[in-house]
Amino acid sequence: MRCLLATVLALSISLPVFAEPSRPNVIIIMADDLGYGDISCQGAKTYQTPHIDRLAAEGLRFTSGYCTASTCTPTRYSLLTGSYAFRSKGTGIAPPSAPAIIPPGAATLPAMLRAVGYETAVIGKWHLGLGGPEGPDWNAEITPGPLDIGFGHGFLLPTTNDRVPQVYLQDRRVLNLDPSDPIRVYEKKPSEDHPTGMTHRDTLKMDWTHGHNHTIHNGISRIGFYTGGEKARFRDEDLADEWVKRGIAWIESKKDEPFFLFYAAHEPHVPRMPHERFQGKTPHGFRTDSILELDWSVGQLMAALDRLGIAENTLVVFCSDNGPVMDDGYADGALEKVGEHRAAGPFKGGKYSVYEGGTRTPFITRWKGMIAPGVSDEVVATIDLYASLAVLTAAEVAEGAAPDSANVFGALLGKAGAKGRSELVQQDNGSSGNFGFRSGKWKLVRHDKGKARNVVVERLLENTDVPKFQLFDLQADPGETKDLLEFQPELAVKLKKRLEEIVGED
Ligand code: NG6
Ligand code: CA
Repeated sequence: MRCLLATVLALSISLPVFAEPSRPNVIIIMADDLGYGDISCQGAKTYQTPHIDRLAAEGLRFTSGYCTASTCTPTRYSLLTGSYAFRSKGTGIAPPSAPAIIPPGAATLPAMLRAVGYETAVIGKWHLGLGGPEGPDWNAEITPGPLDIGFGHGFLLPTTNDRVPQVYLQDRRVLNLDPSDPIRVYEKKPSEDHPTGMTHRDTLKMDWTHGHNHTIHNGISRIGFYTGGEKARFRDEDLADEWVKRGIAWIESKKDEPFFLFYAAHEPHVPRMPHERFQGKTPHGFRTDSILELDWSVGQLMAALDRLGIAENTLVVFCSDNGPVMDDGYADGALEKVGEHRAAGPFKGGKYSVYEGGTRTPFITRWKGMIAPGVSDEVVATIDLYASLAVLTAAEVAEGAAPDSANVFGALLGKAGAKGRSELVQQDNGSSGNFGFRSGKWKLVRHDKGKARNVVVERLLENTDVPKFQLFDLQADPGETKDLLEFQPELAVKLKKRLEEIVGED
């Protein structure tokens, strides 16, 4: 089987389908707000991420691996649809109770894999909206949701953990919900005496710094208001343990089928509240303590593959949904304790930014026996998994689906001579008009309103005045420090035009 597969892979780059389709398992592990420099195989020195490092040592580590947006919802939207999020309205950061963003029956990565016989699941953070136009009814069957766009199973945190409610969605229902204690989510304070991060600030176990001052759960105030569902609520400290347990159980139950697991970890997104066993274990506070928790989770999942004897038949992709941020709304000390740690590695900007730090993030592929360990400088992005996994599994990309997904399958496997993308558009959130456009070694940066956010990650989130256009040579200047726009006017015009073409403004 391996031998046949190797032959088939060697031939497959130019062939639309395999003669004898292979069906390796696929696990995408997506971290949340993890920066390029947050792992010890990419520069972190003050703490270690041995399990992620091992994945890199056994696989291929990409120095130009990207997500397509510097916030969560648009990156996840692009991963699942293969379409740049800026093409669709309503794909910016989803609020609590947002309706489902990807319509039922849409062509998606999981639906494509399901159609060729894969068992599919998403475990972890969703943040792509749930329910019809009115949003989810938390006390009934919640539909549409992941099960309507190709996932056979879901075990989910509905949005992000700084948004209400703190409950698990198992397939279409809130887990452990007592019907006599319904969950109600509100946009406004539901009653005068409803305790919030404003009125009961002195009771909080972690204070807020901006936003995040509505309903309190587990001593942490959140974005949005809710009441009820007491028995269904989880403790923040237990999220990773629960997801790892559920993830492993699901893998075990599907070990004899080809399976696709989208494991969407929450670390190190706010509120950073890792399990007690990780607290205080790094010099930079809960942000990096929670990276230890993420690393532990990766180790557990990988150990399960080894134990089940399926590591050689499983392609693992490790990535992040956007770059790092220090203070994202809670006083967890990330900014004050950052010291010499550079979460974005050598890059400028982070979360919310279209500089490299916003989207150039950890990206590792491992497939024991099939990927030769090493480091690749090819440009690959999370949006490309759609078209690339189609090649891997001999699945068909539906007509018109995944318009922005590039087949970089050969590059993901480190095949000799296989190329990554030649160009990539980076966005921040929603329709700001800010874009990064990488074309080969060149990077055009566009800030329509002349304001850039989170340019220096190790400072408070702020807006910085910048020229509308900037041009950088990423090869000579990966940190985007020398604007070459005035020295390369013709190139700048060409890149601006090409960007407009891709974005659809021409
Ligand atoms: C912002 C939140 C931030 C985080 C982000 C989404 C405030 C002030 N800031 O609006 O804390 O939740 O949205 O992060 O509320 S993401 O990684 O899911 O995109
Ligand atoms: Ca994120």
